[in-house]
Amino acid sequence: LTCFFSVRVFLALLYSLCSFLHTQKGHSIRPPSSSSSSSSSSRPSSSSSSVSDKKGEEEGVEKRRRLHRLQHGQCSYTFILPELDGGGGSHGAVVQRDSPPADGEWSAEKLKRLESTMENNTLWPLENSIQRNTRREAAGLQSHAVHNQTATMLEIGTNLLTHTAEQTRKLNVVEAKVLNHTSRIEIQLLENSLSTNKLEKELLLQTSEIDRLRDKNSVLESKVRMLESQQKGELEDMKEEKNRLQSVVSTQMEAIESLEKQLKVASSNNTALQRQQAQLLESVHTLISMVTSSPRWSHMWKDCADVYRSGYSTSGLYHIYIGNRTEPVYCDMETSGGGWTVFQRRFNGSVDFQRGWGEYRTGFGDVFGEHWLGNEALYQLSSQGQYSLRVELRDWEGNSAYAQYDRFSLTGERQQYRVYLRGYSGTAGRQSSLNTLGTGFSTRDHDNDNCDHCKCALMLTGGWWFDACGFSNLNGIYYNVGHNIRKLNGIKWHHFRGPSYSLRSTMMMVRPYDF
Ligand SMILES: *[C@@H]1O[C@H](CO)[C@@H](O)[C@H](O)[C@H]1NC(C)=O
Ligand SMILES: *[C@@H]1O[C@H](CO)[C@@H](O)[C@H](O)[C@H]1NC(C)=O
Ligand SMILES: *[C@@H]1O[C@H](CO)[C@@H](O)[C@H](O)[C@H]1NC(C)=O
Ligand SMILES: *[C@@H]1O[C@H](CO)[C@@H](O)[C@H](O)[C@H]1NC(C)=O
Ligand SMILES: *[C@@H]1O[C@H](CO)[C@@H](O)[C@H](O)[C@H]1NC(C)=O
Ligand SMILES: *[C@@H]1O[C@H](CO)[C@@H](O)[C@H](O)[C@H]1NC(C)=O
Ligand SMILES: [Ca+2]
Repeated sequence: LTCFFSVRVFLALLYSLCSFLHTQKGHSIRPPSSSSSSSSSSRPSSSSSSVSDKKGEEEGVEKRRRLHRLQHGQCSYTFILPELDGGGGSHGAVVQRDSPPADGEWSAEKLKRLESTMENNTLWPLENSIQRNTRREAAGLQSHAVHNQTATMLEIGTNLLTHTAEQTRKLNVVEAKVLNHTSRIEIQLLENSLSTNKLEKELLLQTSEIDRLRDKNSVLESKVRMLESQQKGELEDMKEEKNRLQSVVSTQMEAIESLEKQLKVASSNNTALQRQQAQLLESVHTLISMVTSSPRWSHMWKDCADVYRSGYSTSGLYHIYIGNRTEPVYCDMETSGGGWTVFQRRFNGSVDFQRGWGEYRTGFGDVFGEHWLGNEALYQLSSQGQYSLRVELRDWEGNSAYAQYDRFSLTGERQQYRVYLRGYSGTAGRQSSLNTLGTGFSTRDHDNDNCDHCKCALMLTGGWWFDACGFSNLNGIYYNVGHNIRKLNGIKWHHFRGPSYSLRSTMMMVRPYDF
């Protein structure tokens, strides 16, 4: 559009110029060919500075046409100027000349239209003024003035062209800027709406999240309230429990205090009791001293005969001195005048008599019940003087018998507690069932019997003065009634109830010969 506009303006200008020149016959604006390429500076009348390039080309000598090329920005214009020689002096001739048929680029129609338009819009006033001037000064004007006018007109046209083009360009730039701005604003708007949408979505999400959290919070709050109430209840329970415990503690403290009081009273009573005890002890001591001062209360009883002589005529437990120590013994104060020191007793089988040498030496059993006093004690007792031995027997049929030896003596352990007897008498057989000639004492672990090839203590059980193996063993196995017949290892006294009868009770005791 710009180019077209410029062309129109130029065409109008050129037309007026040509017509003017035509009227001024004889004046030629044809410059020499040598200066045509650079004539802009040397000829100020022909063009202004804005017409940068102006080329004149002579295609032939006959035609003498001139080509003018203008460069303006993107647009370049080429004008072909006709030769000035063939001169018709009318306006129509100018029109014909300006649209040469040789130039094929422009159709005749278009050219005509353009020409008429130019004539109406632009050229006529211009041409009129030019003609008027020309006519007024035609006579006196020189070619110089013509050139001056032409240059001025060209300059004006070029200025106009430049201005218009500049305006158009500026408009375009502004339009592009506005468009760019608008699009940018639209893009920004889009972006803004997008981000707004995003924000809305996020807001919705956060709102839902907040709602969820609120729900949770309310649930938690209710839970906390529940727990609080529970804890309150527990706390109250615990407080009650604490109060109860405190009351219990206080009552217990009271009880302790009362107990302490009682204890004080009791201890005072205790001291009173201790005082009483001391008094009692004192009286006991005085009694003892009284006793010791009397010969009947001597502590140095050497046997039950001593005890009897001291005035005790009741059978029972007494302490006598055997060797250097006190020995509890059972004293028989009734049989045949009393004063008997018992060293063997059996009546119900409560004590086991199947024992070894050591136990027969030191003794075993209960002095009040069945027992064996001990070979050592018997030896020491009987060594104090001359002693008699009495053996009391009782069978399961209620019969009693006894065997008595006037003389009884026992050797020490080195001689195996050998027994020597003399002066037998009694109801348990016409002759003694116990060997009198000094038989050693035998237990299952000490074979001192007179059987060369046997151990009588093993066969007949217990510990005894076995011969080979002899007619008696009062330390055999205790058989209860119904089982006491045909027992070789029972409690045997051959000359009383035979070789295989186990007796019900036995008692062996010694007493001084001269009692
Ligand atoms: C040119 O102007 C004349 C009168 O001044 C008019 O009659 C004619 O139609 C116009 N031509 C154009 C193309 O406007
Ligand atoms: C051209 O014309 C102007 C007035 O229109 C005048 O001032 C100027 O001096 C002229 N130039 C020459 C070279 O004659
Ligand atoms: C808008 O102008 C800027 C510079 O101002 C340019 O970088 C951008 O490419 C232009 N955008 C359009 C669509 O013309
Ligand atoms: C303490 O002794 C007194 C008399 O001495 C008696 O009356 C009181 O009951 C006794 N108390 C106790 C706790 O035994
Ligand atoms: C009793 O003791 C005396 C001295 O204390 C001593 O010489 C004597 O051998 C002892 N007798 C017995 C049987 O132990
Ligand atoms: C045997 O007699 C003693 C003393 O009397 C008694 O303690 C014990 O219980 C009696 N044992 C039997 C089995 O009867
Ligand atoms: Ca033997």
